[in-house]
Amino acid sequence: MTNKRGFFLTLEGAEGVGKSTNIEFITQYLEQRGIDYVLTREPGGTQLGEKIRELLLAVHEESMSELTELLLVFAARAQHLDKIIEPALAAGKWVVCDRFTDATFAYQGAGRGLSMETIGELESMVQGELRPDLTLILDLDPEIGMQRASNRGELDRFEREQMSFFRHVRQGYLDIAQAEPERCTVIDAAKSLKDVKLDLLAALEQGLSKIT
Ligand code: Z5A
Repeated sequence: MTNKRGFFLTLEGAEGVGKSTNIEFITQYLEQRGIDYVLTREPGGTQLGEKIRELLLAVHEESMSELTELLLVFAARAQHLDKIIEPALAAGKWVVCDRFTDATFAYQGAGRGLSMETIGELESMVQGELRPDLTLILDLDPEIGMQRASNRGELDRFEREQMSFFRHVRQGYLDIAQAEPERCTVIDAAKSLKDVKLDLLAALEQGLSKIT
């Protein structure tokens, strides 16, 4: 155990922007520097959270109300914070999280049109003061993102949405980045993988320089 709180890094972006592809690069970077980390994701990250994730992604006969979707996302997050994120940060580890609450503002807020104020209230209720220290947002034209994602097989409940939904989600992320430039770095995910990695590296170096 260490007295120093860990570092909370989140990776965000709409469909097919390359989060899964690039997260391994991020964890390799941390390993090379001997940084102890926990890799996790949302929705999910815990046994119960992964069950909620299945509920959220599966296509059901009965349609899911937008409010149900919002509350499920935050239910999974409450469990995730309690079992994984808070303990890891308290132990001085880095937490590398594939999506977090920015995804809720982007998908349920900008995408579904739910009240940003309500989402903010749930954020405060579930997280208290906790926010990511650094958020890397992979940005890509949703047409290209969906093309990339569609090569992976059957589409989940979100991937079946209209292109206009993903345009709103993308804009939602860009709005967050504009409102919080200290925390968020936007990375152009249309570039080649090699160049995306170079940009990620620069953002990570900058993030690290703030805490060392
Ligand atoms: N959701 C929500 O609504 N509200 C919330 O609060 C939260 C989540 C937390 C599950 O997330 C869903 O939950 C998500 C939003 C919702 N919507 N959906 N679906 P997810 O993160 O598991 O789902 P995802 O967006 O589909 O992420 P993914 O599967 O991890 O995809 P990705 O990471 O963005 O893409 P990838 O698999 O790394 O890459 C896709 C393909 O592109 C692959 O073949 C790569 O080789 C290729 N690729 C990647 N980068 C490049 C570059 N630079 N050039 C060319 N090709 C590339």
